[in-house]
Amino acid sequence: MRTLSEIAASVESGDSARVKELTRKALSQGQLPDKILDDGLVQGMSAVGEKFKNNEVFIPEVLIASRAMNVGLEILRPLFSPDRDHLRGRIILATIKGDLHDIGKKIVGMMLEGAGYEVVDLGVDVSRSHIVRAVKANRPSILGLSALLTTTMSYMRDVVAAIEQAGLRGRVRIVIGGSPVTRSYADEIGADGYAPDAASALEMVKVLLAKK
Ligand code: B12
Repeated sequence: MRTLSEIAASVESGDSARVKELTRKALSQGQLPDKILDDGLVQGMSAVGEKFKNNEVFIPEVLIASRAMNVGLEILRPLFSPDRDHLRGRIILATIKGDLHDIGKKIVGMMLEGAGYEVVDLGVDVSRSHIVRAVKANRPSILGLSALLTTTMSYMRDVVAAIEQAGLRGRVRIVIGGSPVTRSYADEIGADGYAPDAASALEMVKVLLAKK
């Protein structure tokens, strides 16, 4: 579909106005929101990621592209939102301390919201004490932690330990994700689950909540 490849190209070039216009156009053409997300917005961000890896683009371009991606995400967000009277459970999401990446976590949040869960997103660079306070205050069924940097992902272990020390471990299941994270790392730090992408995150949440 031409509009979707145009969305990807506009994310890649960081043209927020065009992303806004094309995302609306794709919706008016009857494209499904998850298709616009996967084949348009995410496709564009993946291309930027590849170029960043190969030193073909640098931080400013990546930032501009991620802003453009966010403009598209905000248009799609209401379409993933459930009827608030039929919420299936509460989930806290946070990008751990030291890490400012949040695009993937926002997508996970949107997928979960779309499936009927209430999502409380604590943002980026979130400390373990903030997470512990939020778990006490919100009493979520699931805590989802995101990390994109190998240099700071070990903080996930500290968060799991802090939840344990606060006596909250029996109340909340912990799921982790982000590109450097693996299933074996989840096992190693005592998390309950790991998912490589938003669709698998939703499946993981369903499985964990069914175990209760
Ligand atoms: C966008 C981006 C940025 C943006 C972030 C903007 C934002 N608001 O998020 C900016 C410019 C700020 C940035 C900065 C930096 N970045 Co950067 N960045 C990226 C980039 C290009 C794309 C990430 C992304 O959004 N991917 C698209 C989304 C959809 O995918 P995703 O994040 O993986 O999320 C999916 C899954 O992982 C999973 N998931 C994610 N979170 C969660 C959570 C849960 C609970 C679950 C279950 C699943 C899950 O589901 C998501 C949806 O499918 C990646 C390259 C890449 N290919 O990943 C580098 C990358 C992550 N960055 C990198 C680096 C090095 C940096 C900097 C250190 C650069 C620098 N020299 O300053 C800084 C660090 C800043 C900081 N303290 O965090 C490296 C990390 C290397 C490493 N392994 O440690 C990467 C891999 C690039 C590279 N190849 O070198 N970056």
